[in-house]
Amino acid sequence: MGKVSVIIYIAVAVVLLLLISRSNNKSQGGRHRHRRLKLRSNFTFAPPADPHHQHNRAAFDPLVADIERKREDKQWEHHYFQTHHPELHSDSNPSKAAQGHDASEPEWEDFMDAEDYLNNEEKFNVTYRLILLFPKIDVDPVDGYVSEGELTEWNLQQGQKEVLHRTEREMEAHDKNKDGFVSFAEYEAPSWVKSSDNASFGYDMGWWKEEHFNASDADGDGLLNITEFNDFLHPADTNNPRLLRWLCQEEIRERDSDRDGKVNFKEFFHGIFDMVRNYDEEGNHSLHESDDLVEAPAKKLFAQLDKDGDGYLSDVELLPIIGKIHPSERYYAKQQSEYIMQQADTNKDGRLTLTEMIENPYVFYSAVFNEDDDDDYGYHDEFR
Ligand SMILES: *[C@@H]1O[C@H](CO)[C@@H](O)[C@H](O)[C@H]1NC(C)=O
Ligand SMILES: *[C@@H]1O[C@H](CO)[C@@H](O)[C@H](O)[C@H]1NC(C)=O
Ligand SMILES: *[C@@H]1O[C@H](CO)[C@@H](O)[C@H](O)[C@H]1NC(C)=O
Ligand SMILES: *[C@@H]1O[C@H](CO)[C@@H](O)[C@H](O)[C@H]1NC(C)=O
Ligand SMILES: *[C@@H]1O[C@H](CO)[C@@H](O)[C@H](O)[C@H]1NC(C)=O
Ligand SMILES: *[C@@H]1O[C@H](CO)[C@@H](O)[C@H](O)[C@H]1NC(C)=O
Ligand SMILES: [Ca+2]
Ligand SMILES: [Ca+2]
Repeated sequence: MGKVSVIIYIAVAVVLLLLISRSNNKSQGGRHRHRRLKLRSNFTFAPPADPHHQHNRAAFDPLVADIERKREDKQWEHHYFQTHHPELHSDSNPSKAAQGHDASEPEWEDFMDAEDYLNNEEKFNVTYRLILLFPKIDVDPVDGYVSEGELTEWNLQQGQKEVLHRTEREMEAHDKNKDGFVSFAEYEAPSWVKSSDNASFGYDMGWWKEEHFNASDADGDGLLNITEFNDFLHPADTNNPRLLRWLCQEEIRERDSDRDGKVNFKEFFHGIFDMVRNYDEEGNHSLHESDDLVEAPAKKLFAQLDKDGDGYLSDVELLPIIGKIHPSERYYAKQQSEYIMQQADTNKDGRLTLTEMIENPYVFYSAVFNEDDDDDYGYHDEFR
């Protein structure tokens, strides 16, 4: 039931995206290949395809991230007041989230204004932005080149800022008495948790429950501060061992199809192993290998993990691979920088010069390709 609605949701989203890009396409004439910079985020309260493996990549350019954030905040507030305070008119609530920005920075009336701004070369000069950002990325060491490692650190910073911002917003909704902490009694589980209770077998069962809360409360004071609440929402990125252990327990609950409380080889092979393998062998999608070929390495890994040799994996035995089952922000940051290198490192020396970046600006900024030729048109969104 849950899975079906997820599939429908994805299908509807894809169709909408296609329609939006197509209508843009028609309105843009011209013989030449034309690209339009695009804002990516469109905030939605619909349950994500997979709430725990969901990932919203941050924009490369903090200025773009800021525009996207403001837009999301507006949509979020609108929805929040509609759901929680229907007695108020949502449009009478000015954005509380906007704080301390440059006076020179434009205020966005709406989303189209923001996109028009990005596509106005005189206002938003991509070359100039890259010149400005380059020295902020080229830091370790400062040598006039951006390495994959430097790029990963940069992406990670942007990603973490994004995640923390979302957590702050969630905190505002859940911290009813506004003391800056979330207590177990005070928070309300989001609707996707309630509706998935018992309906989708095993899945999501422990999220937003007391065990999850307790594991996130690192100092055990019964309250989650912003750091602890951020870990609560993003346990794969925590270094709180209790929360990581909880995440392993949750993984077992999810994979344990015969419900004996443990993960046997079959359950491991038909769920966990694929994720670990995809993590390790990025871009090596030999999906049609025969089962025998895959089973041997799976058996080997299982045996390595099964420390007490009882033929089952316990939560503690899953710990070494939990970071591969639930990829961290760093993983996505690295994936994104590998992609950028592959696209923008023109002379293939494994590092980017400012010139290489300026010559490939659309690798850094999401763009839609608008072309005359409908057949050749493509929706291009590197950061997903
Ligand atoms: C964003 O989503 C809303 C509905 O949630 C839709 O009305 C709007 O057209 C979308 N905007 C873009 C640019 O995708
Ligand atoms: C964009 O910035 C670069 C570098 O500062 C400059 O050379 C170029 O003329 C600018 N382009 C526009 C359209 O302003
Ligand atoms: C869900 O399952 C638990 C036990 O697994 C049970 O106590 C509870 O009543 C069930 N809830 C619903 C809505 O079926
Ligand atoms: C969570 O911790 C509180 C005390 O801080 C305790 O009373 C409660 O039983 C714990 N709940 C679970 C499910 O461990
Ligand atoms: C939140 O509490 C943890 C201890 O559980 C502490 O390490 C952290 O610094 C606190 N965060 C903030 C923002 O005060
Ligand atoms: C892809 O997988 C095959 C066998 O599984 C392995 O021999 C090969 O080295 C892998 N290639 C990469 C690029 O990881
Ligand atoms: Ca460098
Ligand atoms: Ca605490």
